[in-house]
Amino acid sequence: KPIGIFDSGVGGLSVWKEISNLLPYENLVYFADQKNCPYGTKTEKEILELVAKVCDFLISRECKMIIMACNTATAHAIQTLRNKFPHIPFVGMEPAVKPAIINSRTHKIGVLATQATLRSEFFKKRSSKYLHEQSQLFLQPGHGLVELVENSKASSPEAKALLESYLLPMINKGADHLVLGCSHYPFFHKIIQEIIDAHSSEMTILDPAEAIARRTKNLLLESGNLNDSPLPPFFQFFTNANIVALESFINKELVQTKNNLNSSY
Ligand code: DGN
Repeated sequence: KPIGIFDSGVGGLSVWKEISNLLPYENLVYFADQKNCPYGTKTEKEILELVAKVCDFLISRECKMIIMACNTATAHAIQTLRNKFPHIPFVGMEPAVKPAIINSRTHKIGVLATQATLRSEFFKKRSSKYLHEQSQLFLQPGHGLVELVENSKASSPEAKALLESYLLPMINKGADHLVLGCSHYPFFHKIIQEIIDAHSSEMTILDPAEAIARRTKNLLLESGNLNDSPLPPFFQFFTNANIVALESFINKELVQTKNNLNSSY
């Protein structure tokens, strides 16, 4: 049985990549809810309805586990979905505030995430748990960033200018960790690093994707559901928008790191 992975769009492919690296024999079904992207500007009720529909679809494809490769969906829907499908293990995303706080020397941390993630109770509760007196979080909504990735403009001058406007204030205030709180943002990794270097900052970028892959592996091991038969896995990709655009994104971003991509769309 496959693992189901989804996001509002292509962002969750940053998580897909880590999961397929760590769990090379697992079959993976990916769903991009691109017709409804972005989730970040929607209400809690809307997000919940959309996420429930996607999970119905993944369960209809016989997925043994569901990875919500979307911080916004996790923040607003994971608890309800866990209650609705108690037999399915869910793995969610959350901004890596804990490791940032543990490792920060300046105690100043930037969090770049969607508006919906930053205003959620889920985020507020989780992040305040790890804060201590000295720590300071700079919360920066990444307006417009998801759309740039979806439109294959993650390396454009437009992306660089927007990211600069979001990151320079926190760099100037002395943040030494940047938490990427949206699965679309790792596609900006190179530009973000360039901005950091250009301003002689030593801010460390934290992306939770690898930790999500490790968590997935542990859950599969614990439940005896890990697929270790060394047959080539199948990878399926679904979207409710433009399949050609999704296919070309995958070919550009994933195939260069995985040349045996055995996939269907
Ligand atoms: N990749 C989603 C996340 O991690 O929050 C983006 C949500 C959206 O569609 N704006």
